[in-house]
Amino acid sequence: MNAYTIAQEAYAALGVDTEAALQRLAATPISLHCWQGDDVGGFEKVGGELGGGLAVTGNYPGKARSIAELRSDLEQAYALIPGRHRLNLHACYADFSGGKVDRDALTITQFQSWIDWAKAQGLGLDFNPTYFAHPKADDGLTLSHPDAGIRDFWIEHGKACRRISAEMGRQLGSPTVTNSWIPDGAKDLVMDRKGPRARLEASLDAVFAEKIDPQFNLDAVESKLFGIGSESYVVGSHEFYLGYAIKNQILCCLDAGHFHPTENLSDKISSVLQFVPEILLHVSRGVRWDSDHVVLLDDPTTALMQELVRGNFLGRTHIGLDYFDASINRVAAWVIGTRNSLKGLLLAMLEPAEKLRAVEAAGDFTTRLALFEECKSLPWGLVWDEHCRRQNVPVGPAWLDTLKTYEKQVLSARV
Ligand code: RNT
Ligand code: ZN
Repeated sequence: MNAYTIAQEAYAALGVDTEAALQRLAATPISLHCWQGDDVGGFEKVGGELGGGLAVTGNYPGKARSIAELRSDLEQAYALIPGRHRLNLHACYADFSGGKVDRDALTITQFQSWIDWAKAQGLGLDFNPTYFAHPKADDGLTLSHPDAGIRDFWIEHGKACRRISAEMGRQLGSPTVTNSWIPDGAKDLVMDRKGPRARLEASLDAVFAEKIDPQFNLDAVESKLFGIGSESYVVGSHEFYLGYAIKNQILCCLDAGHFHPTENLSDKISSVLQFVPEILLHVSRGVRWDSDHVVLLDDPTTALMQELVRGNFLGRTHIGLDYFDASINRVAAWVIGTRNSLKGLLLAMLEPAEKLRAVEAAGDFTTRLALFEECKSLPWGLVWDEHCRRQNVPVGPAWLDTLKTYEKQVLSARV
């Protein structure tokens, strides 16, 4: 009997069909964030500052310095991750080989090479306007800026990005999720908390005014608790965007690092999805603050994936990653975080859900707790290995050998 068959039988004894779980897992895409590959640098070369209160630490050698290098690194990462996935691009990763334009004038021209590459790789694309790392964002305000000229510039950027997204979605046959995150906020106490929020709502209304077919583009808005330089006030808070998303029936983006440290996304999903059609996740790991560490297979991530599966929410959830670590091999960071997210999903898909529901309904909380705990030591790792085998990617830590070779042959040549 092979290892997978042993696992299959152990799960079958609890009424769990591992084959169904593997099919479901293979059909669940994760959107890899392009910005892990080059420390949120992008290829515009407008100046040195990342800004926006974002911070990447570490100086591991070999970061991607061009679009070609980033694509090569991504191809290596996807080759080590089981399943078909997506790429989440930021507008600052525009391809300017045909000439440079400012952010308010971006069109599909600067992204056609990304679409062509994505098509060849069998990837879907997601997109983000870049409201930071730009001279017009230097004072930390964009869509809520008191100066109408600056607001208009960013509104035009937002509109341009939605049109680009729609074209990506059309060409690739799968809707692009366009996520708007802005850095707007204040370091110290403000007198007026209301004004910037009123301006942000009006700016968003202008950005989203053009109706776009949801089969091509889906809009999401992302809140934040605080950032570097916006410690005392964030215009786009959770309550603000939750309200905006509900009012306009667009997607609410939940980033795992954007809440108080003892809050978890897992408890937010069923509340938010009660009132918005779909959600976007930025699966991340905050350590003491919104530090964007590589995703682990930890309790918060497992609980998040369980909630998506238990609530049957996968069809209304777009799973994306959001972290940036420059202290380890950046390609490995993609592989580790994505594999962990998928492992969390698999664990959730292997739960004896029917049994758990039945005992809960019967008020047998002893059995519920006992089963939750026993599930942790069921042979799920063998089912994961089988998934990797079927998807033709390395089983267990074997992917690391491929990655070390890539580091030696490709990354270390970048000086
Ligand atoms: C910032 C947000 C946002 C960014 C990316 C680069 O706090 O999490 O999602 O990380 O847009
Ligand atoms: Zn995020």
